[in-house]
Amino acid sequence: FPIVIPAKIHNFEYLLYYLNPFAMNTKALIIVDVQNDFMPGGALAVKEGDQIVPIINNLQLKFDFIVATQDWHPADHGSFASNHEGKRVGEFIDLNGVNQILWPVHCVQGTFGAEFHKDLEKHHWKEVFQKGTNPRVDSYSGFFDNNRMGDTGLSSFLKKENVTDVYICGLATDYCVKFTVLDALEEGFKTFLVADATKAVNLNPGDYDLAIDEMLRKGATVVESNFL
Ligand code: VGL
Ligand code: ZN
Repeated sequence: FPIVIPAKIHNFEYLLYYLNPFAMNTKALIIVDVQNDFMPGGALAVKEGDQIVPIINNLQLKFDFIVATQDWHPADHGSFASNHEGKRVGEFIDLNGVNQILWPVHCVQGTFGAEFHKDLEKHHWKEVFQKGTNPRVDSYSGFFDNNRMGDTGLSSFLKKENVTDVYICGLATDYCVKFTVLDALEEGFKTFLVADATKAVNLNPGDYDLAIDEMLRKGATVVESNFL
């Protein structure tokens, strides 16, 4: 039975479900951006990113309800340094009112880099939520664009299916995983980070720890996959 009432309840039906002591908590696993460009050798490589693939496959055996997100950019995406004359990877720009760090070209729609890792088990996924499709704004979270206007539909999908608890894993801990966790909390889900099933970009050393601290401070629970 939930003790904390979520910040945002979207519909009355979900509120009744959430407060019903007899309702089963439905758990969902959200797999964030386990794509080739985030693997060693990829365009935006995350160190040891491939090591979480077997861990996530094992984790999937423990869930009936699994969804995935996919970074899915058009070639003219505003987060790519090469689309801004004279700008380099790692520099910041103002992208339509949002402070944006510039990335190498990555996860372009239809390319190998945007595909999921070949060994990642995909057969039991209910749905894939693509993000970062609007060239004018980046989208780290699997729920909303960074300007909080675009909505992938993930939140309403989970609520429609009576999901109350979400377990989040994937890449990268300090970007897309973190922002997916923070939005899940804001959307009222009981939110777990499966820490050993994530890896960080670590542009600055210590970014992994900072991300974990922020998620904990904002109400997430950090767990290890062996204990689920
Ligand atoms: C990501 C940077 C840019 C991620 C996606 O999946 O963490 N990071 N696009
Ligand atoms: Zn991206």
